[in-house]
Amino acid sequence: MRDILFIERDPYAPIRHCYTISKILYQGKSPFQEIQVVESPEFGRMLILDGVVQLDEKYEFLYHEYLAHVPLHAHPEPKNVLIIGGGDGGTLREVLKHDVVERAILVDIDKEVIEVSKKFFPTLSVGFGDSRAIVVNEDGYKYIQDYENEFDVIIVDSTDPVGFAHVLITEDFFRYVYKALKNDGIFVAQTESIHYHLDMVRTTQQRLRKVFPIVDLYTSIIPIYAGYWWTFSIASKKYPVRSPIREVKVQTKIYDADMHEYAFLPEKFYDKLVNGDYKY
Ligand code: AG3
Repeated sequence: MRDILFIERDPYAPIRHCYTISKILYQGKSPFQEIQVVESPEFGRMLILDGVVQLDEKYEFLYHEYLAHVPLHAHPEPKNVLIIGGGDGGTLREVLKHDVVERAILVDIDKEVIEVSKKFFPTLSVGFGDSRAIVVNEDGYKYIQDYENEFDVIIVDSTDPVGFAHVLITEDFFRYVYKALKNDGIFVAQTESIHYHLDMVRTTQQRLRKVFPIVDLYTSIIPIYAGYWWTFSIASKKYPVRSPIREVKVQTKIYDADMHEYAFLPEKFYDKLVNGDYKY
């Protein structure tokens, strides 16, 4: 069998990844984006949106476990969780591992991503069948504006903040998030890599600091995302976030109480990064 080479079109990174794939399982175009599913001998199935790899079956846990479990363990009782984006279901799956979660609303603008995930990524889309899950196909930026004092945790699991996702890192959006959270709520968003996207990480952190009293950054190394040293920006109205405040009972591959703490950068370097003193 001949290999097919897939070259990722990541408009947001200074290098190109080239994958050896064995099969193209799906190609389609939704009203919002181009959707592809390919099979790689090394990474398993991969979901590609507008030419950018969103996840692979082998390493997706390095992203979804961190995105969901850090904010959820920093909150004493996250009953009501909102996920913006995340149509593949990976974040929803992790959120629903918490028995304390009573309701998880997933708002993804593109219902075709959800359909594709249900068909090709059964290990990610498991949560869609859970009675606590509610799916809304709307623009998350607009959806959130209708809520006040509603959610315990809000998670943004978006594509790169270019195109329709770019509004999800604006100060306006963060103000809507603040309003939609309860008075002890926590917000988290995936915010790209430290080295290839430093300006964006810095700007996002600075904007969050204008809105929330507690803002921090934690990271995970993700082998398939260009830049690799991936960041998650977290903001909290009340609780400190650097350590879990509930016992970790969820079954995971990498996340636990020690990895929660290890994910945060030492304060001194974190400040240097956000203040713009980290130069290279
Ligand atoms: N969402 C974030 C993917 C970022 C990928 N960016 C990149 N490779 N340049 C992933 C969605 C998984 N639920």
